[in-house]
Amino acid sequence: MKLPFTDRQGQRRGALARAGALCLALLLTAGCGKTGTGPASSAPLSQMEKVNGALSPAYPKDDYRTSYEVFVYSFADSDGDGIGDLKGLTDALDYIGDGDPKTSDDLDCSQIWITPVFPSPTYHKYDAADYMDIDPAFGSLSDFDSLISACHERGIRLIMDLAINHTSVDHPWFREAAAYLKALPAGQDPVYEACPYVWYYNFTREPYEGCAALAGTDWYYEARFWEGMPDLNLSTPAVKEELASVMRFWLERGVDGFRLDALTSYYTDNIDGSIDFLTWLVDTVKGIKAEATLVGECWAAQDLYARYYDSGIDSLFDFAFSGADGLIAGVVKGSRKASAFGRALEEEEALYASHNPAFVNAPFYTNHDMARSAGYYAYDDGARTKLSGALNLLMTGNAFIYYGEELGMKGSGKDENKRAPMYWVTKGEEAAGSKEEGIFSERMTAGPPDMDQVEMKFEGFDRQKEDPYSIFHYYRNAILLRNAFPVIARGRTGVVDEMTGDGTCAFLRTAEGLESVLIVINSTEEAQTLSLSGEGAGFENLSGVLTVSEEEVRLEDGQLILPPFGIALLTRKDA
Ligand SMILES: [Ca+2]
Ligand SMILES: [Ca+2]
Ligand SMILES: [Ca+2]
Repeated sequence: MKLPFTDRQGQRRGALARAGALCLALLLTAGCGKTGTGPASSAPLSQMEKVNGALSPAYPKDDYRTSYEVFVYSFADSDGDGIGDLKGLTDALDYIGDGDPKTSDDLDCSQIWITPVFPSPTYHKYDAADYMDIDPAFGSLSDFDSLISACHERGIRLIMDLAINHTSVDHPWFREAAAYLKALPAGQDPVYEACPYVWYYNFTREPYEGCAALAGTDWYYEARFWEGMPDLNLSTPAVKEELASVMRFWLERGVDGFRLDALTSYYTDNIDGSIDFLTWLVDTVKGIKAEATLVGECWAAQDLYARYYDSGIDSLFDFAFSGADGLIAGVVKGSRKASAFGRALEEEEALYASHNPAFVNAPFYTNHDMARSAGYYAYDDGARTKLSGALNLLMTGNAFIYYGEELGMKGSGKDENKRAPMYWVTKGEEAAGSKEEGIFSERMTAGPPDMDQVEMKFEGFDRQKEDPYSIFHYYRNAILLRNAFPVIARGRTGVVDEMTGDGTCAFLRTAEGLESVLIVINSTEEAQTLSLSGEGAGFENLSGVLTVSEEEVRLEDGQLILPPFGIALLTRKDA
């Protein structure tokens, strides 16, 4: 007996008690006799576990990682004040990646991006009041040192968010400058020696678009985002010296690199100026720590952000594929053909390489500024949410996951809603789990002030962990494939025309010295049958699968049968 995934989810969301629902899920396929905690022991093996479970994943040591974005305020609380903190994150590392490829209750990510942790008046902390300390709500420098050590023990790199286009109005640099200008007699010009901090910002008596008035004076200052975030003057040598000291401070503390905020705003409407400054920044960081990695946020059209690779930066976020209107969502919704995915990969790999042959793409699907994926697909039972995650994770480079997407969390509208509490424990199940398992309701954060009540569509980690067909285990398997087949992240894409069309996309991923793989994707809700043909001929080993339900991928006599939204990874028979 087999019910569709939708029916089972519907029943599980109903009034059934947790134990009864779990037992029902088991009965549907095999009976209710087994006990245990992980899906491998408590439920019949899914095809993903049977096929992918036989692989030998290894952690990457190079730049081609799988990264996890942690919005610190909302991730994990250690002291019961409802605010996520560094100790809470450290305690939760075994969820992000425990350094053991054999365990199945964690994601096995190999890099973490933490949103800003500097002292700041806001909950998001993208406006620093001090670049060389930790906000007390998040912990201390000592907590930060512990976090770095714990990451490195697990083979995880930690990169910090560096928002240096602007500071907070509470930064002493801005306070000094403002106090000086307020005390200056009207009409008199400031003197550098008297207060160099005036030159740290873009003060002017002739305001232009993007300026705010400095109260009590005839001065204005550039503040592109809002009046509480004055833009730094990145041309001032003293500012560059300050920023170099900041980066050195954290790199010497053990940080593995930076995520750079708001590249296009370094010099608004001056692309060359922004790229020049970025070039200085890349050279400065590499001069301090050659192996440090940098990933830039250049929220712009693809041909424009590609140009920022001229700076020599390692990685740029691949915005073209992200968000509700991006290529991934388009393919999953069916508004774009499956073939567009493979074509776009081929094209962008050539485009980025033309600007920096050593580029490491930074694909991502959502982030803290975007509506979450679960809201993109009306009436989705989880299948489309899963497939979209796989498309992100099957891209080359260093793929980023925004926390909670691996659980299908919801959140849209105002920014606070996109940063809802990490869904450790299913609502109404506060007693579930244990500290030993890493699942306990005290870890849950309260979420940002002014957040609306965000109702989740799928269950929390405590429940998804137990369900081999959950979004969590699907994401975990997609990452497992990245770790087991190094060519996925490091190779180049070649579309197999004979197997690619409106609803299917097949491509080879190849790199010198690495085993090639053929990846075949069904982006539709119908099963698809394909002949292994063209350059796909000879890839007759079914080595990995990503399946959204109990329906399995089959390979029979050179015919590949993909279930709805199914993905197959094939290797050469003679390899
Ligand atoms: Ca806390
Ligand atoms: Ca693990
Ligand atoms: Ca600026």
